[in-house]
Amino acid sequence: MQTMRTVSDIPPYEPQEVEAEVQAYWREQGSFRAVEDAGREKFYCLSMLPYPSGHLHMGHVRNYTIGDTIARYQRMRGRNVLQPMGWDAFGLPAENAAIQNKTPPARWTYSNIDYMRQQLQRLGYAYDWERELATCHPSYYKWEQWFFTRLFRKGLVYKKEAEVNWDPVDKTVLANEQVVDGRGWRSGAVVERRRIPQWFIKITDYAQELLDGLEQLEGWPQQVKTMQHNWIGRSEGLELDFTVVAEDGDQEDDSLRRLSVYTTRPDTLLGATYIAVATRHPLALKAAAADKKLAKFIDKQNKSGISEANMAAMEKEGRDTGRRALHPITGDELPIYAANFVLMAYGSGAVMSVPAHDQRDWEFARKYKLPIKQVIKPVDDDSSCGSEKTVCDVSKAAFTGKGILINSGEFDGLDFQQAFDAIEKHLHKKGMGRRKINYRLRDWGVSRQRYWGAPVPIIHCDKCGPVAVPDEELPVLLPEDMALSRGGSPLPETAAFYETVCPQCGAAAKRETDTFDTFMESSWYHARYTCRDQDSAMLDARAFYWLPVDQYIGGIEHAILHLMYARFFHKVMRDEGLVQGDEPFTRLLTQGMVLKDGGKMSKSRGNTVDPLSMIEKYGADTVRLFVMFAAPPEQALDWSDSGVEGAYRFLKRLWRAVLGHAPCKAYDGKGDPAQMLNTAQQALRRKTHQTVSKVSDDFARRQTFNTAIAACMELLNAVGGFISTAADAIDATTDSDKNRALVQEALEAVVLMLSPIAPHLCHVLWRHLGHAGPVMEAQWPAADEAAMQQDMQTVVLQVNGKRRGEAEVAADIDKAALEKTALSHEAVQHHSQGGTVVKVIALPERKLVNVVVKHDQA
Ligand code: ANZ
Ligand code: ZN
Repeated sequence: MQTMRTVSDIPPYEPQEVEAEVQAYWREQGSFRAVEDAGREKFYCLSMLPYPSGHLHMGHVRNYTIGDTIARYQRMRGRNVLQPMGWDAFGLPAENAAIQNKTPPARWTYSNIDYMRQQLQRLGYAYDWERELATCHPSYYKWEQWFFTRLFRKGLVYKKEAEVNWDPVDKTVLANEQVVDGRGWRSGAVVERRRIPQWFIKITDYAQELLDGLEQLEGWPQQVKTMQHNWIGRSEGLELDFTVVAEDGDQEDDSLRRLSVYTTRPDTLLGATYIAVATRHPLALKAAAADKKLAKFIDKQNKSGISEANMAAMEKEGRDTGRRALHPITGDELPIYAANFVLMAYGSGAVMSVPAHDQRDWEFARKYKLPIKQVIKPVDDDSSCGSEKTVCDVSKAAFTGKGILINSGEFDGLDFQQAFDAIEKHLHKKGMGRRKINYRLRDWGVSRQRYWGAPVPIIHCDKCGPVAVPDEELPVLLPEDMALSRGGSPLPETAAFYETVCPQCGAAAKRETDTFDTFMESSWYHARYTCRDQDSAMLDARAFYWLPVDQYIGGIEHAILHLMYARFFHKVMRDEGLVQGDEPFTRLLTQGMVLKDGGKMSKSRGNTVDPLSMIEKYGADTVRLFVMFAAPPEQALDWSDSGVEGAYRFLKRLWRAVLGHAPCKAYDGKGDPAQMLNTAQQALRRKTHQTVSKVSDDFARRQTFNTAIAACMELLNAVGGFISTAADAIDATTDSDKNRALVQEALEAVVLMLSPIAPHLCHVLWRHLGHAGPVMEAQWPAADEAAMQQDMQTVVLQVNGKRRGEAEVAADIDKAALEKTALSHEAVQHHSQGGTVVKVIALPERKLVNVVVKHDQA
């Protein structure tokens, strides 16, 4: 038999050489090209596409290594795998860079793409580069524009006024990121809120479906589903009407006489003591026309750029409008306040305020000395109500729980649901109340007053109104050779762009100069990858084969908007017959952050680690192994230089172990029943197959690649142990061939299972192990159940020397485990009751345990 190689014969591990050679092989073979094949089960593995900022950061490396690992694993499971990559290439940074460097955004973007592509390729990701796409390319956004015109014709698109940040010095609209502490990023001027007409897509038409669909998504993290659920924010309530008291000489139309409020707590109706309307509510605006002080207050509120998110924290303020409304049941007159906490865009922009049972209303009532009337008491404890218990002392705080109605006349004694129904019925008869479902979700504002985006394909004609650009005139090309100087878009000043004729009547008309929100592009790129060379349609039948994405991987920061918009787009594309199925992403993995010294890695903190310098030092495989080993994918990963060193050392060890092994055919147990193996051989084989079983589960179900790697490391240790203890046997006894075959089997398993993570190294090692085909084409190993079986033995359990039972344990059980087995055994516990265990004598070799128990003198 061929002897083992001595260490000095083994060439050193040179990752740069190995990786260059293997990548050349993949390139020449076209190894990652995905071809549709109806006869094979497909697997579409997708990582969120990067913004081409110009440099790859560790967050990218982590994200893409997770994706690549899964893609390569699925390929070894026999799936026809598609793994594409592209660029989310429109957006603000290109505009900022353009101003700074005086290069057009297009040039800056495309050169960044070239540079980042090289970086990704250096990491050895198994992407089908033939499907690469850049969302800023006309061949991509043409179809987005085309699709938008479909939605426009379907009535899913509309224009309405919405607020923007206006820089009064630069005279331009600013993106939220360009507003720093309320001032324009370049001019330093205080930013104003302005209302301008903008395009919206009716995502709210799909609110219920987007909510219901979450239930299908078993492969999504619960956390993400919860966030989407809350974002959609479905609530069931009543819309009920108050009548506004007419003023002398008031000749207004009926629509202003009826004031509708939306409430989810109609049971508290009798506790309403005032009404609050949004500062943009028609009633507030009308009252302000005759009240200078009120007008001033309203104007100030409407100009301040408070976002909805900040509203909760902000100081609640309001002013009496002077108008009064009649309570629909009691007929009492309630004051109407204009208040800054009421959102115009939610419900009906007006609230019935119940200070006794809503904390916000309570605080407001306190501030403005409005009455607080309790109408609900807790269900469980009658006596607590109104007495010492603060929970229901509404002079101290609102009681917001549901309970039993009091002080509510004919409705007294009802519980929440009974009151809801009774009050609904009562008001319904009078035509003053109706059930209503509301969603927090708003329609999607897709207009941006930016330059570097896909032009909104609409033409404004004085006669015909907004008209969709006809198909044959698409794409509406964004002029690419524009120099930018100010913060804003040059398109509204570029006559060559906006001057056009109306497609309907031929009159002179003006092109829309807004561009799309970049979330538009990222909402459907997953579908376009399936057929990105298709130039006569948005999508073709290849989309039916590849979609849905089987595994999507990306950052948790996209849990709400991107994933919501992509799900919405998928449903709309489905309704247009472009894709099948209701959901775009079957399984979702949200990767955790990459930290350094416990803090987020970021340029501003100056604690970034450059992936490229790490690759130059250790090779891509080490970097890949480290990011997969340092933490489970969903958790934060703390960068550690010693961790990278450790990963490098392990790969060197693996290299030496495999190159030091003389390859042969792997042991497969065929024609050699397990009984023929000695204990050490059985133990190694058991370890191999237990590892295969564990790692397979870690890869497929748990997606905990860190524990998978740890298990492979252990197996490699076991191989080392086996070789050193059985070294004599390998060379000298008749068992040597078998030993070598067992080592081969174990090493093959390690190389196969690590190949998705460290693909270059494993490619070379697999070849050394004697295989002609590349490791990425090899099959994922299967665990042999029989080999995993432990040899069992029966041990006798004694208490104070008396036989009390027996137990089945592993043949190679150690003392500690045997002690534990004995102490947890029912019979032993029974017979030691009332006493104290003073000693356990475990004798595995004699198949015996004796538990010594001292009984107290009774
Ligand atoms: C009376 C009431 C009494 C309310 C009570 C709550 C508790 P969700 O569940 O989010 O739909 N509301 C309605 N329209 C509003 C608007 N435009 N701006 C701010 N608040 C508004 O919340 C519905 C509740 O939010 C409604 O129920 C209303 O206050 C308030 F003890 O009405 B409630
Ligand atoms: Zn026209």
